[in-house]
Amino acid sequence: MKIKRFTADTMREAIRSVRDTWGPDAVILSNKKLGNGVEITAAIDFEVEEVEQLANETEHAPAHTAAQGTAPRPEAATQRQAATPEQASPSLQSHLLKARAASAHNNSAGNADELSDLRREISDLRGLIEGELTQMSWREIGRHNPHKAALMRRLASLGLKREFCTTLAAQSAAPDDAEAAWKQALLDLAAMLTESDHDLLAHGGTYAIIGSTGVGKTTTVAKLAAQYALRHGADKIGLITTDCFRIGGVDQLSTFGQLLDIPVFLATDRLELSDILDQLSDKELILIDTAGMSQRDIELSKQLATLVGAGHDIQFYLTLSATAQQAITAEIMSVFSDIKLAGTVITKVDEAASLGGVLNAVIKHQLPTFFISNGQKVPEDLHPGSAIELVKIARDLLQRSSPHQPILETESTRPTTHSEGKRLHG
Ligand SMILES: Nc1nc2c(ncn2[C@@H]2O[C@H](COP(=O)(O)OP(=O)(O)OP(=O)(O)O)[C@@H](O)[C@H]2O)c(=O)[nH]1
Ligand SMILES: [Mg+2]
Repeated sequence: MKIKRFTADTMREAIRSVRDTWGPDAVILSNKKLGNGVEITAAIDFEVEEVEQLANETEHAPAHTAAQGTAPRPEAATQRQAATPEQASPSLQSHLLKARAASAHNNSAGNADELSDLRREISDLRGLIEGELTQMSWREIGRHNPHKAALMRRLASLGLKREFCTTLAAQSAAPDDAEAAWKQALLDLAAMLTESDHDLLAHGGTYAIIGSTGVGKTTTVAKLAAQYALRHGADKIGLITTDCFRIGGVDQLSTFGQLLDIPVFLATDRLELSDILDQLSDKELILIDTAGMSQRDIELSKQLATLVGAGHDIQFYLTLSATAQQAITAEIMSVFSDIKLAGTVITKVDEAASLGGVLNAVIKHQLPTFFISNGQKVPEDLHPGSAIELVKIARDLLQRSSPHQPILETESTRPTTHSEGKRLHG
């Protein structure tokens, strides 16, 4: 084992000097403050037992470093990015030495395990700290402005992300009138949602309905086809499925196609899709149903590439289930973010406890919601989506889960959700 003393003006410089001389494998055995700087003793080429022994000595030695004034120098606080474990207290330092010694014992597989444990712990700690900070800042707002804090809590109970609650509460002109503030915040929330006046059911077009497994893509395609057929005739519609990955994937859409008297085509690759789209060029509305696969599935990207590369003007509607957990919805959004999405279809609002996850996603990605599905029935359980409808449903779900919350009865027509029947309009 080689041992050497390094002196420098600051701890940071001393550590850098050790690193420059011996590289990252060196360990620091002790440090002390000198009159005009610091001295650290470092070792390299050590045997594990030697370091363990030195670590024990460091741990049990009288606190000479403290007596010699190892209180952190002011620059240590301002150089946090350069701070290293070696700058820790002597006893912590000895633990670190032991940890290093122990880690030298382990093989690489063990190191990988430790690393992943460490990552998990760091991520847990980060969550804990973020949670604490959130609580602290909310408490702070509560102390200074209890009305605003109450509004933020109410908005948060919609499942909205904190940053959106903060923005909405900050916009509130009269937070001390709770009901007026709540009503205004809901209107402001609706204004945060992106809208589009594009009407598939009026104008047709070519649409791929994409989304993760079981969210209601095929059912949405069937509902859209049936509603369009009722308005314009079934002969104006073509249906395509790219779902060749699953047994029964084609059958499900074919059954709807037969019932509606609409031809259904299977496209297994980009060229086939392009050919079928050419064949269907006389149709007003072409709906492409896609395979249900986990958002983590590699096949998904291949399938999406097929659709994107087909050379036709295809609009992508991302189907999001309102029942999915927030984190899953966020993951789905990031997986599908490579595709230029026209908007979303939100399904299963009849089974959802809150719209928070989908609201956060569509606000963040500025996507309009073209349709809202609130049941399994074809075609009636699909309704045009709008910002105000989404907010009304979110509010109603909150009302249902917290009946003590006062209801706003200001709109001329109250929206309905599952508990009150299926119609969202009329
Ligand atoms: N409650 C409720 N069920 C729905 C809704 N939309 C679809 N479903 C049901 O959800 C289930 C899955 O629907 P599908 O249309 O097959 O979903 P998918 O996304 O095509 O599924 P995969 O192709 O397997 O990925 C079916 O039982 C549908 O009836 C809805 O809005 N509410
Ligand atoms: Mg399907």
